[in-house]
Amino acid sequence: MAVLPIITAPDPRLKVKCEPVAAVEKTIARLMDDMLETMYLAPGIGLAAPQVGVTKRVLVVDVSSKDGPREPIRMANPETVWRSDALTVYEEGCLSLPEQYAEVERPEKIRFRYLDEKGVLQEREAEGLLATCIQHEMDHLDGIIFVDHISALKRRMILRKLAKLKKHQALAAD
Ligand code: GNR
Ligand code: NI
Repeated sequence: MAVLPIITAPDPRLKVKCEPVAAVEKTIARLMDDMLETMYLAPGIGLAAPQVGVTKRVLVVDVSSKDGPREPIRMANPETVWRSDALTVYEEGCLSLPEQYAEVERPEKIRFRYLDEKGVLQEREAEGLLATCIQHEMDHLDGIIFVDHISALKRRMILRKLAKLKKHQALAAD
């Protein structure tokens, strides 16, 4: 397993529509494991392949509590097959927009399909934080980040704060 560098905004690689995986081969299963290791270290509750520079439709999530056992989910070619009319709001963050947060409204429940790490088609339902996280990750596969769901004013504020943070970090590292 390996920890991969995470790309931060603004970066054109975060705006790409990712390609479906032809088959879940060993290289894809290994990518999923590397993404999980990267996500746990960060720490985060989800990670999409474009965040580590791979423009493929692959994502991982784990919203289990810190004390309990890990509950990783590895997905290739995920698709939403149903969304609830009911919406919910979460304060979202993103490893590609470090230290930035905003409330985002999304469907409260979803039904989704994906190929697991063995290439087996799975269909599941999710709600609450898991549903929000999966939708956030699926967005990444279409080049969408959470600030694309908020007002232009809030988006500009967050991107400006992030640019400032990155500048200070670059100076401190010098
Ligand atoms: O770690 C993460 N936390 C989070 C919190 C609320 C909604 C979505 C997320 S996903 C984020 C990790 C990440 O950037 N995944 O792409
Ligand atoms: Ni993210």
